Amino acid sequence: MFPRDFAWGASTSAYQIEGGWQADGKGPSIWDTFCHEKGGVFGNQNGDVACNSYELWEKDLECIQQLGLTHYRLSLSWARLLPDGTTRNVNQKGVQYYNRVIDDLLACNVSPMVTLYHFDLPQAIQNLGGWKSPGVATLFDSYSKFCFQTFGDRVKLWITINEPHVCAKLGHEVGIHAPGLKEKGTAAYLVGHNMLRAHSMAWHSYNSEYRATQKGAVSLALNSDWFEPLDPLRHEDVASAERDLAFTLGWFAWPVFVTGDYPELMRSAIETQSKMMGYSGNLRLPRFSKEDPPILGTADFFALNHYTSRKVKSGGCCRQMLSMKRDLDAEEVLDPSWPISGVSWLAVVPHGLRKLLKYIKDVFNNPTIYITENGFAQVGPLQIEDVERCKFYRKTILEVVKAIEEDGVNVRGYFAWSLMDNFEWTDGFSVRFGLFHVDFSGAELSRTIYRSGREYSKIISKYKSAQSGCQGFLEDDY
Ligand code: PNW
Repeated sequence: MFPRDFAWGASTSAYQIEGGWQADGKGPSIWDTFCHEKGGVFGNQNGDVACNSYELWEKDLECIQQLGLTHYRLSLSWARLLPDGTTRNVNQKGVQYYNRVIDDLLACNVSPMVTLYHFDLPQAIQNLGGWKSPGVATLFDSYSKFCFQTFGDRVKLWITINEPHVCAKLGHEVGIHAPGLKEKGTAAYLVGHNMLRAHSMAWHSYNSEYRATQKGAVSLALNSDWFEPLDPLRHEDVASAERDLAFTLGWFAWPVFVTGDYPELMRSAIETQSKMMGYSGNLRLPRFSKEDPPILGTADFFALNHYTSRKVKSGGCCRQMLSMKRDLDAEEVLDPSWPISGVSWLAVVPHGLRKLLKYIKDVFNNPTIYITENGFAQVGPLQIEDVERCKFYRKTILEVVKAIEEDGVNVRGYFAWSLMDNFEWTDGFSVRFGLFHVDFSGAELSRTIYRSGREYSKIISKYKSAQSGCQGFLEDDY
């Protein structure tokens, strides 16, 4: 059974839905730049208009109400609030927009969960070196304080940074996300480090200046697949799967939840490769400085974004000089029995989520967990009757029930990705994650509920009536 006050949500992010990229004084972000420099995104698409939530917020609110969500996770566009990234210039129109969104949600009895940073750094800060530059942490801290000050009377659930792993790796190592850097084996570790420093400074600011009056909770959203050894009897495969978990989830969770430092497994793997390659530059994986506020304990809950699973075997490394792939020295493969959703990376493995939740309970000191993203993609011809996605949600939510009931994991909320179809980064609009379809070919950008949206709302309403004592929950369905 789900605990009382379980959060039933859906998530979105600013760049993926808002549009209005230049509206009312918004400054450009690195995703504006990345998309406008042609070549990086499917069909040269961009988020200039996207779902136009900047103008069509009321339509989104209708969708939220139709689903019966108790929570809605959105992100703020830093460059909409602070066009040059600093608190020297505040864009009041941006403040008004988010005030309205937050007030409308509360008026409808929906709690906002607000992400401060979801991939869209102000271009002005990128011009100063972006996440590679240590000074970004202080700028992020000022931006965070501005947001706590402005919205924290009403927002009680905060995520500082969404998926530092994806920002670091796809943005600075692989180069398929903004800012498109391909500085293999070095930049991603530095970026991850500055993201952790930024997160920690913001958490400490909240803790010392806002917590007593605002009484909210702050964390960062970490993405991880579930990794397990291809052959559980092969020592090398077992070690490779452990390394993969350390390089993905451990990279950020170990410092915040366990030791205040990176996993030893990760540090030693990187140092071994540095030696083998004769690398004589700086320490690639930085050390936490005593001058920064401590990183350990800077999360009030565990926010998990989870989509899929991988089997892992040893080796598979490239000839490249330095790279994260070489440091990791593990090869990820798909189990042929796992169905693939619309995108090639998303194998459907509902039980992987249960295993990952148990792993988080055991390794990261039994935290309160919010699943802040989980979802299923559709590509190709539009299917409003998306039966496969319905099955995905039902099976996955059942695994969450098992994690709670049988494994004693403290899961406090589940957020589907996404409320509606939106700009799916490198894949543009070709990949649809929504519970609502958005017609991007029509000027009205009309929203239509998918069958999976109806399914999800049914699950939520059953939960609500079970809470009020009317009937059992889920038994008849599962
Ligand atoms: C997450 N990958 O990002 C993000 O938080 C969302 O903005 C995004 O829309 C969602 O997952 C679905 O992709 C990811 O390439 C982006 O493996 C890329 C990957 C994974 C997650």
